Amino acid sequence: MSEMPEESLNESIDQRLEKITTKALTAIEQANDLDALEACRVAYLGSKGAFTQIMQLLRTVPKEDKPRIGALVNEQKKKIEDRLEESKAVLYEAHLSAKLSSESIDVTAPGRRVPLGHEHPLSQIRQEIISIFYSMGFSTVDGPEIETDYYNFDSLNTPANHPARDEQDTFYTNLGPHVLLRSQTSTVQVRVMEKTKPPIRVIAPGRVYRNEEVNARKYPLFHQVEGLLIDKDVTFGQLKGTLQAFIKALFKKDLNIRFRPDFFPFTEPSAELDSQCPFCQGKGCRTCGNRGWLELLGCGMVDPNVLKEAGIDPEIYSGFAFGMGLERLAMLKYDINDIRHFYTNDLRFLEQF
Ligand code: 2NL
Repeated sequence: MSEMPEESLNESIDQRLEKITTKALTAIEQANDLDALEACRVAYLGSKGAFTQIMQLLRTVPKEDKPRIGALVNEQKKKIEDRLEESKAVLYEAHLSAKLSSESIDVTAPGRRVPLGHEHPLSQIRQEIISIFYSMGFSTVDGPEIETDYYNFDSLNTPANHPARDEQDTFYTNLGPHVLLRSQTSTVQVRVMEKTKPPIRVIAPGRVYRNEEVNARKYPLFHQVEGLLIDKDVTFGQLKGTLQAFIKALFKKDLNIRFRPDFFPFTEPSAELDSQCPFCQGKGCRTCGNRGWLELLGCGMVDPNVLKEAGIDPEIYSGFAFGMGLERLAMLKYDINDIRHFYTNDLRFLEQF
């Protein structure tokens, strides 16, 4: 490097400072977004920036000139910093308004449709049945699915040699010789009878199990709603009236009903309830197989042996009971031709309800 007189070296630093400041201010003016502006800051004031490098020359300035040059450096640097600040405020404002307009919401646009889930058809019909009986004063009770043969059979007047108790029909467990999967929700009602003094008015919805080959009408698990009413002087006429009201509410039609004699170990007399087919008003159609009538449920007067076994005096109290399969009712009501549809969870099936 050639020797320069001190004056001219100082001149030169002054000039170079002025020049670099002018360049910096022009670059700041030309930066049209926040990124470009930041690039300017780094290019001039960053640790390796042009202005910073000039400041290094301060070391070579003679002592007596240092205050003046130092003040100049600070002044120029502040100029650049102030301009950066101003520009940043302006560009940030522009950035924000661009962002806001690109993200704006059209509050007049129609809403997007949210796909809604819905209840399984069995849950729907169960809830409907619970509501109908609730309106007639029945409360809903619940109990275990794993039961003993006492609650499932003995307490219900079903003796040890009864065919329903056979392993062919009932799922026994390896939890003990008397432990099984309940085949009816009467078990729950027996437990209610044991601990409640009549009057009793309950329904027991729930899952039940029977050891059966699967086909279009049979499945090893299904759902029942059973009902029980016990009071003084309960009659078969009251059973008829209650079920007539139930059928009318379920099908939302004033349908005729009829009772055919049947047999259950736990009721005497026992009957099967038919209703006039709600789809053809009894004229005959596909749903009722041209019979005009549908078999809907089983019922009867609670056998005195059942009352006695649960600790209720059959000389004072009498009662009626009924039981229905939800799959069967739902298949009739919604025209479903195969019970397996309830358990395969095919959305094409489920979305129809
Ligand atoms: C059917 C028939 C029925 C009952 C269930 C019952 C319960 C107690 C006492 C007496 Cl605690 N009876 N339940 C009575 C008659 C028929 O169910 O076909 N179910 C699917």
